[in-house]
Amino acid sequence: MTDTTPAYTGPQRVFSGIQPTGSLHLGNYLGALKKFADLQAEGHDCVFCVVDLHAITMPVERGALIDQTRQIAAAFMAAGVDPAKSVIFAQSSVLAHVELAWIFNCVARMGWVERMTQFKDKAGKDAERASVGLFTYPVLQAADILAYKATHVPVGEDQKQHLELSRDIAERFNREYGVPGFFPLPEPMIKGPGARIMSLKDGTKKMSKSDPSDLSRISLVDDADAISKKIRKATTDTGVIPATAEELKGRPEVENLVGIFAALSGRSVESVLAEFEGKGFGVFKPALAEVTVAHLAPITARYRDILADPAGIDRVLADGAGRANAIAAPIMDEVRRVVGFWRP
Ligand code: AQP
Repeated sequence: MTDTTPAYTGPQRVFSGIQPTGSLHLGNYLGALKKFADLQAEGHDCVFCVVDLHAITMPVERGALIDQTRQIAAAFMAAGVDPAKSVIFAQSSVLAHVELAWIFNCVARMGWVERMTQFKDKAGKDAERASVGLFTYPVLQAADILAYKATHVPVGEDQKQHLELSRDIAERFNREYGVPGFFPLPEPMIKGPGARIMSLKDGTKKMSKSDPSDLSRISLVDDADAISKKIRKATTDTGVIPATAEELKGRPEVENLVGIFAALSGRSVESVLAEFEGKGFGVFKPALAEVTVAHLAPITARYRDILADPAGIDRVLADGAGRANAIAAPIMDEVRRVVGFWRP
């Protein structure tokens, strides 16, 4: 059946967020940060958020949040996000997120949220002891996006299911409250190299901040020696680099390393394979280390410089909070009217 519901016709806006939960890695960079900078360079209206409300869904070391929030804001800027062009702010400084999340908690259905695989992964076997916040995390994520009526959301592949839930919530809100086209159905921007960077130790697991093995990830603060060592120690097999992408199937670790090479050098997987076809990892790994260090070194240097000025980061976050509030406030006024709350 053709959907005849009027579509959202408002302005286009990009929104994404990163949790302040530990040092960022190459997966966060290629899956998110690099895309943020690219979208800003293409001239999009961008809002980038340090999602500290999401961070407290899991235990956080007491007193650590402020510095970790500054670190993520610094990483946005080091990766090329310019606070004069894009909004950079901390989620907890804009109350619209929690207010809209509550309204969306009443729009989303239990069955929808119960299907989310990230909750199952993060809660582990003892789901009864997980926080309620961890369970409703994807509902807050929908509120993050829709408080700004964002139309496009650059994220890694792991967030695909949450983005689908955001679309379901927007669609149901528009329908239940009789306001077709009120919220956009946000489009995930997942495609492209780097959407799913895997652990250097196990090609079937995503590279993750919370992996206990530091050798599993390249951190954005790793120096050239650490990067080379981690790539040298990355798990591979006894084969050589194949000629075609098809032959990478079933070799997840090799596919991952070739994908990282392609993403960082701005080349296609096919062109990387053509260069290294038939070569062993004794040749490929040093070349990958060189490409990785060359790409990350200027970002790491900028990151350290920005972190050395916490007051400067605080100014960016304060300015961003004001600009984010200015976008969200009129949208929330409309939401309150649509829901039918008493208003002065
Ligand atoms: N391995 C990855 N490959 C591509 N993109 C990735 N992202 C995360 N891991 C990869 C993307 O990075 C953005 C920020 O993620 P986040 O910090 O908000 O949450 P996360 O996805 O939970 O990140 P981690 O590193 O996996 O943290 P832990 O270990 O705490 O769960 C998102 O756009 C995500 O898609």
